Amino acid sequence: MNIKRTCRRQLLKPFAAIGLILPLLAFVNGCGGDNPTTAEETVQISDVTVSVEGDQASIQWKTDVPADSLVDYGVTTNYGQSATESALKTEHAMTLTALQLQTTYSFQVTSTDESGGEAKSSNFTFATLAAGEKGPQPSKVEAVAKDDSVTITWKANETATGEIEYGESTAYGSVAQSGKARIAHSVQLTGLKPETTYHYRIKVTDLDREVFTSSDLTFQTEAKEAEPEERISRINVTARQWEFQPAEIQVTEGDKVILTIRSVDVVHGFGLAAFRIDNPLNPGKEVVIEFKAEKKGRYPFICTINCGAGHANMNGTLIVEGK
Ligand SMILES: [Cu+2]
Repeated sequence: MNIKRTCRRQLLKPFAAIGLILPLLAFVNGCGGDNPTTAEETVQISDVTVSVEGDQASIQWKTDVPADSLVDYGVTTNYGQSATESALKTEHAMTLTALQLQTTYSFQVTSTDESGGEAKSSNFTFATLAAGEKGPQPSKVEAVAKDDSVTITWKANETATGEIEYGESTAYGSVAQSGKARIAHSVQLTGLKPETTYHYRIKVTDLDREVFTSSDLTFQTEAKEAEPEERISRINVTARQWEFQPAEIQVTEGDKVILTIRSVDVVHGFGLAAFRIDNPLNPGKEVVIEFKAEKKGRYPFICTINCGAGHANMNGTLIVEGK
């Protein structure tokens, strides 16, 4: 697989679900782990997972060709700490040790193959919890984002209600409920902006009203789907002494316009200056003219070949309407 291809944002690839393993005291979140962002194109990173326990985090990922292992991590996306292993492999596992408790870490994985081709993952986060912290802790937190929505799932370790606070910063600002008390939760957040990083945290309340609030987590929405295919407006026009029919041609901004023009009597010309079009119209012959209606407006067209007494009044208007 070619990395340049997978990085192209207009590719309508659904956000790849990232398997997140959280055996104990941890939250993990991935942002676009299947979208490496490197210029080289020989290595492909996939299936980035994290499991956190106490002050250690085990980070695993795969590469499509044997490559080395590097994890840059830290409490900000400037990272500052790293763990490396030079052995070339396709299944990578690195353990980060001596982490601070109750802290959110950011990390990125990098793999370089023997020819020097390098792939980097997106940024991911995970959080460690306080020592001995207990509560109805969610696990298996997964965020699967599209361009305007995300589905966040998690499991509570006991029957609990849940809510998600979310927003574009850690001030959150929006709340979504997961419904009645249960173990497996799934919440869909809609009306999101494309290509935007959102922050969220999960609040879980068990039947004893014990409340547990997760650390800040993030997800990133996908790029918006590509524009639909261009519309085509096909219009037949008749030229005769001394008119065009129709004299008003209506199309929509962005349309590809295909005019088929036929003169039914003498030689005329079809001139649409704004589009640099000027074609003679010989009697009985169809002339096909194609152009793109780039900009809305009213554009006059005229007969450009003297065809007799009424020639000067032989004209019309192309109306390009806004979308
Ligand atoms: Cu004319």
